[in-house]
Amino acid sequence: MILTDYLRTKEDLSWAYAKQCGVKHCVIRLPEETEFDITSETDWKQMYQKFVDFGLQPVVLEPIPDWLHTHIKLGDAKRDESIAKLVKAFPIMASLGINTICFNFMAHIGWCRTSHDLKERGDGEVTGFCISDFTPIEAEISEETLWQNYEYFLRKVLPYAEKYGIQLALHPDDPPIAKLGDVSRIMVSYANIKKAMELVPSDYLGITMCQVCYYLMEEDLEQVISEMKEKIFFIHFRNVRGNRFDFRETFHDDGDIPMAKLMKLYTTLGIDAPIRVDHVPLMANEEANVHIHGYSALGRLYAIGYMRGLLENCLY
Ligand SMILES: [Mn+2]
Repeated sequence: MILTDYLRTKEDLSWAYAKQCGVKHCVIRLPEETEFDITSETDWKQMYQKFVDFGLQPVVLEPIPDWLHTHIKLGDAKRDESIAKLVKAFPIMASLGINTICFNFMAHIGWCRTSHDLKERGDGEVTGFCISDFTPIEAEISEETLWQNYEYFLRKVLPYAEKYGIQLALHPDDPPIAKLGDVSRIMVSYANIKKAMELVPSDYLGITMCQVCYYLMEEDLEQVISEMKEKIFFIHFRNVRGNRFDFRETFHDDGDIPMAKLMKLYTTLGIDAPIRVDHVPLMANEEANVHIHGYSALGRLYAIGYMRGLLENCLY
């Protein structure tokens, strides 16, 4: 298993924290369009070198930047040029050893919460979702269109992924609810994820095992992990309490998901993918940043330490 942390490309404290926690690899989140040209070898190399000089090796790109991916998901007039830009990055990424892309196929609405300050253990603040608090947005897309756009994307992109050895790791919808207002969502069940894998089969198409999403789908996590072991390219190590219509995030050691058991399962099955902790509680005296709920520093230190402990335990 490759322990990673999720970092922005502009150096901040989280880089140092990750390194101090013994993390050697990272998942990168690219800046917006104006700051970073995804087709530019120079931009990639500069970004890459900053991480490497710091002592962190980038291995995963997450997500496909919205300014490209939105057009691909919606299948609008800019879809083809967006796909062309994306695949232009593949040989550059491959040359740098960034061989995995975590992507999702949620259109209009990304990961969605209705609360950001629910009190968890010791008053740590977490995000949550309750369908009765959800306010629909003025947008619409059908299941059928989403499947068509998804298939179109795969047919265009997979030949390049195969050529350059880039693994595409599909992230399920969060929350996995089939319809939010008039916005349909398709990656909401294991059956649909399997369909998504089989539509255009490829060794370079797999999944991000985002534990919480599969749990909220009411799937048997151990069964999914065992059956999909060849397809698990990336893992989001996260916990939660509740169901898809009403849930809250928790400290990593304190939700419904048996984290130690799953870690043992991954390693027993020989899964050797990058893994990162996901959303963490905001802890006492920490300032909330409305732009990055779930990504505060202190909770992260705790979560990374917890994950390292579980990983180490799997060695014995
Ligand atoms: Mn996730």
